[in-house]
Amino acid sequence: MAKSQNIKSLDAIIVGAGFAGIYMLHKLRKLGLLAKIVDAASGVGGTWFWNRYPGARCDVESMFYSYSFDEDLEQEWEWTERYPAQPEILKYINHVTDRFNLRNDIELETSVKSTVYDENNSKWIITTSGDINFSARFCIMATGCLSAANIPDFQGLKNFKGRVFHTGKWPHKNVNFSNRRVGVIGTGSSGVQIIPEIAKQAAHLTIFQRTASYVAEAFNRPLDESEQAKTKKNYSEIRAAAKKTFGGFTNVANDQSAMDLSLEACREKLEEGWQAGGNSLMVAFNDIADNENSNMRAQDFVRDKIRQAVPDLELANKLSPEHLIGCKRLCLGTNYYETYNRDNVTLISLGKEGVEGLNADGVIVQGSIFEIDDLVMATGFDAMTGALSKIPIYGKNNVSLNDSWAAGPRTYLGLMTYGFPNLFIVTGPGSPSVLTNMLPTIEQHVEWIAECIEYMDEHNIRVIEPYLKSQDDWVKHGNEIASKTLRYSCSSWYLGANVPGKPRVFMPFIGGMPAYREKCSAVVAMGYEGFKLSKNTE
Ligand code: N01
Repeated sequence: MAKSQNIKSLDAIIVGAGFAGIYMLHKLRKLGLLAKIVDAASGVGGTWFWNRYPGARCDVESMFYSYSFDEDLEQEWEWTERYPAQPEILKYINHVTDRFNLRNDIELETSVKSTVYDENNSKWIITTSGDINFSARFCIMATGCLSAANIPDFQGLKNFKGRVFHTGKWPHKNVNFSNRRVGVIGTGSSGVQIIPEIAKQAAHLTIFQRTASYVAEAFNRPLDESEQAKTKKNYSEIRAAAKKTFGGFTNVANDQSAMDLSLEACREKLEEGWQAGGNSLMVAFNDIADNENSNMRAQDFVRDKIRQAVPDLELANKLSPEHLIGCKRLCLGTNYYETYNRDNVTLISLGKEGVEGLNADGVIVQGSIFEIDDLVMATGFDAMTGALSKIPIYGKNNVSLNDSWAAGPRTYLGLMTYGFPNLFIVTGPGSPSVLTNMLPTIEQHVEWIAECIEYMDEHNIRVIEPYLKSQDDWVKHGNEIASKTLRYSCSSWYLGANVPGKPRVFMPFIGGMPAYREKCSAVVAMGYEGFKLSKNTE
């Protein structure tokens, strides 16, 4: 517990200086609240601060991976590429931080040691690694969905004598791979981006692949002024239309089943989707994600693309995924499959057993040692709950969030959880979050939370907490929808399947953005239906 002399009293504390935390601080300031952000990093940016590995880039188009809350900001910022690279995103979030003069309320290099609810005073006590601890009526967790690195417990890892990196915790200096033998474990979105970059530099690159990925060509390119001007002219209309789509993306699904066309006509449409770049392939039809037969047509189409990119049939087969497409998040790449044609690149298929371990010299797979100088783990994240579970959070009756969520996360709307009054989560489990374009999704949550706090103050309400029943009903509803989808059937991080021992629960809400937004608005319209609101006098 914090020492009382060091406690600074605030209206709200925000944990995390990523896109969610930065906008939350801005909104609360506008309400006249005393709020601060704390973040362990030495700069703002959240995931984009840490994921600075070579090739790191967002798979949502830059013009829409940006805030919409301020028209001037929207109009003045110039993006340089269709898909923004990490340095440009970091520059953007720094620009926003300065433009709205937020920096003096951000405590960097300060990690949260514990967050404890003081029931008598209805306040959260936040103990930090810094000199100051905080007490605040509201605690807002803007800790991100993909921010806690998943570092597998490889046997013998500590004996490995070379350099070890994780893509999600990349060093802040240039890492030179020239003349080095490098091993990469992991072929998800991060691996797909870093592999072609390391291959260009390293003496030799060995990739250890447990599951092959579907990788759509990004077709990244520079953005010219006229294209930007055209989008900027219609920004609000385009963004409004995107909010009506399942994932809040700008490309609207073709309203047709892949099974309605002949195979030849279907493949023509898939080719159009492929050439449009990014996730356009997935929306070439309206049922690739839902109908097994349509999905199979899209799978076959990508497997053919792999065979075209990689002439060595055995190698192409090893790179060809067998699972449903879109079940794990579709990766976006640039020359990913072609990279395997290089003489300095070797692919090792691990099979289900995975990596046996490491010794001083390298990676051991089925008894063979693959000697390397550097190991890069592109092994992903303890998604959606990892960042929260690392902070000891104690709510009512001193119950910890980890205990409450021992069988999987439970929230009402992904925004709050029973037993943890006045603690909000931005894009928490139980909200659409990672299944959508994160920027509009973050904005919707931040605005909902700010509006809720404003309502509470206007109505003399001290505390908000979801009823257990509303939370149970929401979790049940989410599970019912998820269990009928194809995505439920594969071992993805959406289900926590990538982290040994993590409960298998489909964490994001998969009912789509429009239905979710409607529900959130209806809850507000009904006077925060499903939440217990307690007055100051109670
Ligand atoms: O992580 P992942 P990621 N032994 O979990 C393998 C976002 N993102 O960092 O599939 C051997 O997808 C694992 O194998 P398997 C995006 O939402 C976005 O790549 O579990 N291998 C897999 O191949 C994305 O979905 C962008 O069998 C092990 C890989 O490591 C999310 O972040 C860029 C292993 C992990 O893939 C996560 O992506 C980057 C083990 N013990 C990230 N453990 C863009 O915007 C794990 N693996 C483009």
